[in-house]
Amino acid sequence: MFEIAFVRKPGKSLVNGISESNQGQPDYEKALKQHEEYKTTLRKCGLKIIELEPDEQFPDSTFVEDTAVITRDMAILANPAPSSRKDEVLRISQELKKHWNILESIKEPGKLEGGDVMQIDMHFYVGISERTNEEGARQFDAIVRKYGYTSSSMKINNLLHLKTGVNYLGDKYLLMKNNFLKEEHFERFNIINVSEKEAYAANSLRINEYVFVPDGYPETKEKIEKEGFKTMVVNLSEFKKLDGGLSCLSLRV
Ligand code: CIR
Repeated sequence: MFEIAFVRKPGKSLVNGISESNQGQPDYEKALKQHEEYKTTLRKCGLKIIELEPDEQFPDSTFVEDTAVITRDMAILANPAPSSRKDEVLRISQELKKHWNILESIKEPGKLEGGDVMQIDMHFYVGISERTNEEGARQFDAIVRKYGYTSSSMKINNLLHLKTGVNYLGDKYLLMKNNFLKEEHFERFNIINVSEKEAYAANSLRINEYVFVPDGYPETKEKIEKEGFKTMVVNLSEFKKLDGGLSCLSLRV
């Protein structure tokens, strides 16, 4: 069960965030409303929200997921690849320090972003992407093993992060963009396929009793419900313009 979500309110500089998707700049006021809705939905699932102040210096800092990996046993500070995001980690560490006695960290030349890390029980899958390198994955593995976890890594292509294309819904179900990764990585799971036209919805998020699904992806929502999950819809159109999805707006524990 998740109990706490760390989020960071978007600053006005959000409109200058990194984007590869060519969908135009986000509307700041609309993004604020959507962020409110996101928090309300988390609260409905019983989570306490710890909200950090907007950080204008870092346009992408609302995507807190990329700055750390947290579990009850440990907090690992990430090392994002883009120079404009690197120091977001210092800011999040100030908050995480209040909750964890020891903060582990990924160090140069290792790179790792939380969006590339998918936890399934005591195992982490790590995507080697444009944001996370082999050295980052190696350091991550050494850290998690100290706490009784394991990890394995896999190369990903054509998507920003591992979790842009695949997410664990719990109960042995994975939601995965069609043809994203070879199923042999995930033989023991039931795979719910997300069609190319609904690819953004592969970043749906299981929170306690519900699966959060982004608004506007009815086919994926229906497939998830057909397997017996209850869903809640969240509109994230403004964050999508910056390649951000449901998982990246929070760190959950
Ligand atoms: C970036 O390119 O870093 C941000 N504009 C979006 C980050 C999305 N993060 C995530 O999916 N975990």
